[in-house]
Amino acid sequence: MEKVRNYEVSNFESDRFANLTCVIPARNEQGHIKKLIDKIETIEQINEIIIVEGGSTDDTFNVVNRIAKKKPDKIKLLKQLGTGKFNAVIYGVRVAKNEHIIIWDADGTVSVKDTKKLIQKFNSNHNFVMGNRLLGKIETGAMQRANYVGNWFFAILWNPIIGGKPVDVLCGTKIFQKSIVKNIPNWLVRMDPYGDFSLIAATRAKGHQVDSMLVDYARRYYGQSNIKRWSGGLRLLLVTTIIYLWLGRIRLWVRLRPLK
Ligand SMILES: Nc1nc2c(ncn2[C@@H]2O[C@H](COP(=O)(O)OP(=O)(O)OP(=O)(O)O)[C@@H](O)[C@H]2O)c(=O)[nH]1
Ligand SMILES: [Mg+2]
Repeated sequence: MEKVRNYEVSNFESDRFANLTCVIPARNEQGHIKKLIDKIETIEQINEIIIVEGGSTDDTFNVVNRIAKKKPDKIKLLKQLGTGKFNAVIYGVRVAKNEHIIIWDADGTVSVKDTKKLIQKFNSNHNFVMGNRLLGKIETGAMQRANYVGNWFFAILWNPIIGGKPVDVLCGTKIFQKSIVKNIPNWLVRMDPYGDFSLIAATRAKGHQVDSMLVDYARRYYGQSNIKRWSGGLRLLLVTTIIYLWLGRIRLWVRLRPLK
């Protein structure tokens, strides 16, 4: 009887509706951002949208400013203090009012339909869910061949940390608990250019599962990639090596729950 009751309680709790803060890092996304915000506003579960702009040479900041002024309770605009995508993401996460965060790239290359599926998955365990573009439909021109190979390479490299089959670790769409950000040391925040690896590592260090779901990947129709493919790739390799050492240390000395 006790067992049945426990099951029912945990099942009920896990289906809880979690309010989400959507953090959007944006650099030179003037041509995407309004349309994206309009779409995100259709998702009831997202009750806060934080756009963190930095480094733009186009009018992204002013475009967002005009939108945010009309709905100050829901839409916030931040000017990034440092540089790089992860720096922007961390700033937005720290300001977020909710305990649950979704990162959504400003170029809208992952659809609302697929993102809603990720949110639904997140509602079932409140741990960590990310998009997996590698087995989804990739629109012609959306991912350069070298990026595709690189994304598979990192999927395999990160498989021992995540478990299961290799999945795309670099998809921008990630949903997670705000509290994991506290587990990311400052040196890692400075080193990791995009933040995907730090967020996954911090989640695994806590002993939480990292889930993924297939998403389709569309090409951007405005501007250019803000990511430096070759130097960024090398940096990601360095960050991966350091995270392996860091997680190894955690397992040996801090005695956190073993990585699944
Ligand atoms: N605030 C801020 N946002 C950034 C910075 N670099 C990238 N971003 C944003 O981070 C997200 C991912 O960058 P993208 O340029 O789309 O990189 P990508 O997805 O690898 O490249 P594409 O396939 O061409 O879209 C986008 O929303 C960018 O606007 C930055 O330095 N500051
Ligand atoms: Mg992109």
